[in-house]
Amino acid sequence: MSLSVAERPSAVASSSSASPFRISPLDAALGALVEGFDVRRAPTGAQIHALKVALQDHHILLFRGQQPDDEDFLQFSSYFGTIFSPPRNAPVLGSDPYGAAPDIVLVSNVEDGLLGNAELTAHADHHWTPQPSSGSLLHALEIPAAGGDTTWFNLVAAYEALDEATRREIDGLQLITYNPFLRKRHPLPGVQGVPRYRTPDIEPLTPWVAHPLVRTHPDSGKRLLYLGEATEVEIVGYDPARGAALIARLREHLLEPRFAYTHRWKVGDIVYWDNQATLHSRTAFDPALRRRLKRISLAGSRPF
Ligand SMILES: O=C(O)CCC(=O)C(=O)O
Ligand SMILES: [Fe+2]
Repeated sequence: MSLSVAERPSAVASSSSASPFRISPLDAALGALVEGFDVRRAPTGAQIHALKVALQDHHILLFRGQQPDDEDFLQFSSYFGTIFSPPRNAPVLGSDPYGAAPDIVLVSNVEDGLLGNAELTAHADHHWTPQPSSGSLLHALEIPAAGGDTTWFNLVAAYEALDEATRREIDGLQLITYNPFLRKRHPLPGVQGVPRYRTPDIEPLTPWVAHPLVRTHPDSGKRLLYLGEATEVEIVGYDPARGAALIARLREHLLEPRFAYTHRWKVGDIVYWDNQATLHSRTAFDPALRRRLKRISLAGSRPF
């Protein structure tokens, strides 16, 4: 028997109310898919708690087919914490000249967006601030036919896969991650490009802050390698050449595909990731194509 148009259940109804709430791990080194959940609707307490537990276990959560407006997006995000606000003297993506950043950052290569169409190296958002954000959420509004994929890296798995001797060497180390937004405002005179490692003859940019190179996750208690791919760093108290060699080795390790999940975006996707357990990078895309997402970052705490 065929149904008439009027009798046929609509796709929206079946995805938002008929399909059950379900969280299933992705077939990858990290990530879980959340189904039967509409971020515009009031969730149950059990659902929000299940999402928090799943974030600890899987580090990133993927929601498909979401259509929140800005207020819905802020309301949903605030179940997981306060919206991130940088210190006035530490510029971050979207900071204005007075140091304030918007609650919702437009990550877009068109209109008033930020980050253009270039490749982005793997990083944890706001790593270079005293209290880096706990997590970020991106909502996809327009996506190019090719390129602009985002890859997340599991820093817990990367730490656990290190050999015993390396773990012993790095366990108590402190790492300064220099703020790349400061370097953009104050390029080094006479130096081509951005140095990969500060040498004794180059003054560090301030303010800077040191965090543990091996971080304990504040919720799960898991140990993880808290290091980005390309940001300028310095191991406190280490000879620069020895430090640079160690950092290069650790970076090569953590970027191995076995720790990664690459996301091919669809319009309506929301990805919520844990900045305290992952890095993310992005591939470049054709500047003639439009890519537009909105991002909310959540406040974090001092790493330990
Ligand atoms: O454009 C992307 O896929 C990621 C951009 C990014 O690093 C971010 O929004 O934090
Ligand atoms: Fe980012």
